[in-house]
Amino acid sequence: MGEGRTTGRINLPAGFEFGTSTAAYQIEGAATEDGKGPSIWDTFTAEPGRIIDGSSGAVACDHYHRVGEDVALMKRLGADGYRFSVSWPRVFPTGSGPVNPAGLDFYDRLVDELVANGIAPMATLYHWDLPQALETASDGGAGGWLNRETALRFAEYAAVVAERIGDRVAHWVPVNEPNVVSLLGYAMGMHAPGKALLFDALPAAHHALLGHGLAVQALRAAGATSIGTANNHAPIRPANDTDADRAAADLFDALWNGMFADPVLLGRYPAMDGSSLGEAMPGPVAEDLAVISAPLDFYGVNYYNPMGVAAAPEGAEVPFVYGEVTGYPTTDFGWPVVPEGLTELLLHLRATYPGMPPVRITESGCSYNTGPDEHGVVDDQARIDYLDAHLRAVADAIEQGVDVRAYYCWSLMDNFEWAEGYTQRFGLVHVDYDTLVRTPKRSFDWYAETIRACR
Ligand code: GCO
Repeated sequence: MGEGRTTGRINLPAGFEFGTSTAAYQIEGAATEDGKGPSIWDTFTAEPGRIIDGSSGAVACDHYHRVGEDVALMKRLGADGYRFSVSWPRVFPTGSGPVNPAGLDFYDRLVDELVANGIAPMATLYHWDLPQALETASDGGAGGWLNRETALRFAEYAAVVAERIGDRVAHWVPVNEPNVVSLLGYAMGMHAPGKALLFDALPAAHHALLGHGLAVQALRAAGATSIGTANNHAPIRPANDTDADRAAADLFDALWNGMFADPVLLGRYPAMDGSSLGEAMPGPVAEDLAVISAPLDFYGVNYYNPMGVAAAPEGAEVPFVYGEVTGYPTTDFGWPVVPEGLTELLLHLRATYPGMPPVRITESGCSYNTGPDEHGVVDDQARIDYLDAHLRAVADAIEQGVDVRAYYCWSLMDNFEWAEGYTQRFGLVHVDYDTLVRTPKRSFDWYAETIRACR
């Protein structure tokens, strides 16, 4: 970390915003209720072996039936904002066609509750729960984000949601982490829809980016004035100081970071192996890039930790092997705790994209599985230390000239952690999955106090 302080008041500017983040499939439950259609995660979690504990988001935190209770927790936190996601298959059960009124009604009630409690809604339109009907292409061809039509359906969905709740939504994020959507969902088979197409998955990246751009157009048409991203970025480091590992790290950096930041912020794809990645994308790429690079009001960054990359053995299907950097303390998830990596990332983004709009940290957090002790207290000091260090890393970046406006902690509450099911707890609030009882952790009280102290 820079020369910033490691104790005492965290030196964040007046007006800096604090929030928390969640996602529909991870907290709502009610997976088949009130007309909601199946998503690719409902399908994926039903496939044996896909989820480490065999669980799903069928019930999750049952947020669908507990909005009042959960917004009251945000109010008690003193949070400025709350980032949630809208479940596309709750609004359009088959991805397009007839709207499900009960689905829109739910988000109408949610934003009303947030506004009534002085909490600014940040709505993510896509946090991975694609309507299953769009994944299963009607013509038997490529479905989901491999199919350009999905981007068009996404823009139509964006327009309908904006019309209903746009008057109360403060900030919009069209697509959460298009790199994870395309690379983990279509290239490596680790996330829904579970395809392992390797470089044949690149069209999914392009169409997710096109969906972002078309949704920005739809949101602007509906009067939106604060639209951004939630891009998962990580400093990429060669595992060893060798030419081969440095080349592998550069390639992975282009795929993980540049392929999703450059089109949005520069209107072009990064180079890879001496030519533009755009040449690997389905056309019309130039026209699409003009849509994808529509001006934004903030650049949302999801940060967890730097990644280490090594060259793959000769003949491997993919020329790199990636993993977490080593030599640092780790969370219960095994992710390294590297707060200075967040300062490094923010400085790198500003240097690489001089015209970048203000930054919002749309996700930052950690998994520690501490549960209630005999007194019912969840003493998660490790999460307090993590959040303290990462907020100071943001303060360091701001002191060095990066315009960062907000920090949204992932997550408000423990929730369904994708392929890890319920084995990883990221929440400021502990959730007992048997009783669904919420217990604010010590980190919740610390975050509330920090928010007050920084006002
Ligand atoms: C992500 C997703 C979240 C995760 C969180 C912890 O960044 O992967 O946006 O849904 O749950 O980041 O992995």
